[in-house]
Order: sequence, then C-alpha cells, then structure tokens
Amino acid sequence: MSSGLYSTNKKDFDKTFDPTAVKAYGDTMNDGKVQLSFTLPLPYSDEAKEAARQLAMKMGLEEPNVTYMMDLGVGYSYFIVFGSCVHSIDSTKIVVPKVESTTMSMEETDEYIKKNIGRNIVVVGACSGTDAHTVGIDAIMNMKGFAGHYGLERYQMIDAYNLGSQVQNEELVAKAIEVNADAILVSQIVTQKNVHIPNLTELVDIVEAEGLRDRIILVAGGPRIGHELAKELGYDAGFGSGSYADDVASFVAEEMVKRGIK
Ligand code: B12
Repeated sequence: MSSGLYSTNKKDFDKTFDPTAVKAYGDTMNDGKVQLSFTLPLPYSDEAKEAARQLAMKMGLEEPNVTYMMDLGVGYSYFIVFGSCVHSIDSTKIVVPKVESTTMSMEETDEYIKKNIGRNIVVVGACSGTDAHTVGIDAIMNMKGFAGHYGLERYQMIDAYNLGSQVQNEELVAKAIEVNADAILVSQIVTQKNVHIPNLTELVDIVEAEGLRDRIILVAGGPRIGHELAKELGYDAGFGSGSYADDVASFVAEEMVKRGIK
C-alpha cells in the first residue's frame, strides 16, 4: 500500500483541489459523486425505491438517483444509487499506523536472513478458529504465491508450515512448539459479530501461557485486520488487503534481527 497521499497528476493543476476538504471525485473536482449499493428488507416496489432514495439522502447524498433495482425475492430488494456526497475529509490530518519495515524482494530477504540470522526462519501459519477461508493464508504462504508475489514456501531461507483453515489455536501453538517456530501467522477473514477478536486474543493468551511470547513473533492478517488493531490485541504486526509474502517475510526477518534472535 502506498504511503503518500499526494502524487503528481492532473489534480495538481486543478486549483480547486483542497487537501483539507477532499470530496469524492466523479468527473469534475469536488462534485462529490459516489455510487453505493445496498439491500432493503422491503418487497420490490415503487415504495421500496423511494425508501432507498430517502435513505441515501440521510446518508449525505444530494440528488440521489436509484439507477438500478432488483427483486431479490421473499420481500427483499437490491439497489444501486448515484448521488453527490456532501461530506469532505481533511486528508492532512490522517495518520495511519503502519508496520515499520522495509519491504524487500524474496531474493533480498533470503540474502538478509543468510547474512543477519545465518539459518532458516521457521514460520507456522493458519486461518484459525471457525474461519474456513484459505485463500488469504495460501496467498501469503503457498509456493505459487499471489498476484505475482511468491509465497513463503518459495523462500530459500524460510521453512513455512501452512496448516490450512479452521485450525484451533491450541493446535497452531502445538505445531509452533513442535517445529520451534520463530513466527506464527494467523489469518482472520470472517469478522462478523467481531468473532475474530476473542479468537485472536486467545492465541496471544496461549502463547503467553506457554512462556513463548518473547521469542515468537505474532502476525495477524486479513481484509479487515489493520496494524493498529493487531497491536491492540497483542500482536507484533497486522497486514490487511493488498499485502503479500514480501511484506511479511521482510517484517519477520527484520524483527528477529531487532530482537537479536539468532
Ligand atoms: C471465497 C469466499 C468464501 C469461500 C472460501 C473458500 C476458501 N477455500 O477460502 C466459502 C464459500 C467457503 C466462504 C464461506 C463463507 N463466507 Co466467504 N467469502 C469469500 C470471498 C468471496 C473471497 C475471499 C477471498 O478468497 N479473497 C481473496 C484473498 C486473496 O484475499 P484476502 O482473504 O483478503 O487475503 C489477503 C489479505 O487480507 C491478506 N491476508 C489474509 N490473511 C492473512 C494472513 C496473514 C498472516 C497476512 C500477513 C496477511 C493475510 O493477504 C491476502 C493477500 O493480499 C469473500 C468476499 C470477498 N470478495 O472478499 C467472502 C467473505 C469473506 N465471506 C463472508 C462470509 C460471511 C462467509 C460465510 C460466513 C457465509 C455463510 N453465511 O456461510 C462462510 C463462512 C465459512 C467459515 N466457516 O469461515 C463475508 C465475511 C464478512 C465479514 N465481515 O465477516 C465475505 C466478506 C463476503 C461478504 N461480503 O459478505 N467464503
């Protein structure tokens, strides 16, 4: 994910662009145009369409236009609405806590590990609890990787164990102990009803109870897992959407060196 908000492009020449009051961009600066979609538990009807329009207005959309609606059956309807959002954001005040490490390429990380640690790093990962989504953890760990970024299994200097999905925390920690892991990687994709919070917390509790917290690096990841949340829950780092094996491998290697783990 890019770290800067401003780059040289068309908007730099548009004098109406104000970074302290950024509005959504449709086709002219500050027009506020957005598209949103949602479902209402109302039968497909003119009244449901009007309800969608009024709801969009309450959300801060001026002149909302229901451009598409669909009957979902059993008293539900789906809408796509366009409108001008009246709200703006002061982008100069935005602070996003991020993982502080240099993202290296696979080759660079291997070299870094060879030079600074002198042995293979051992990493155990899983999608834990009741969560059955495997694609995220596979993207990070599998040999073939994801979107052109090879996974940890491909690294010459990393021994990666991917336990898959629906792995209980006890099992994950037991495997980490068995293989003498340097890092545990946890994927949490389902966050409905905050199910990820107790699950992620439980893992930290188990690692602490085993007396391993100082020597095991804990990393959480998933589309709704940010670095800030991960830190709050007792992890060393959190990686969200758009993260790759490169980010995690670099972080773990640098963190081990920082902590003097050999
Ligand atoms: C595929 C899918 C499924 C498949 C999963 C198959 C499989 N083998 O994984 C199946 C059909 C089984 C499924 C089931 C369910 N799903 Co589903 N699913 C999806 C879907 C469409 C794609 C997820 C995906 O593969 N993304 C691609 C990967 C590459 O992205 P990613 O997971 O974000 O991973 C990246 C980062 O997050 C990060 N990352 C992820 N993990 C980790 C870990 C570490 C350590 C690190 C560093 C980084 C990292 O790196 C990855 C690469 O950049 C999403 C919707 C969506 N478009 O995202 C819903 C979605 C995740 N599912 C959802 C739901 C609700 C469910 C069900 C509960 C539905 C139901 N009622 O039964 C069940 C849950 C089953 C269970 N017990 O977990 C919701 C979750 C909502 C929420 N906020 O919790 C979503 C968002 C759909 C929605 N909009 O409602 N699902």
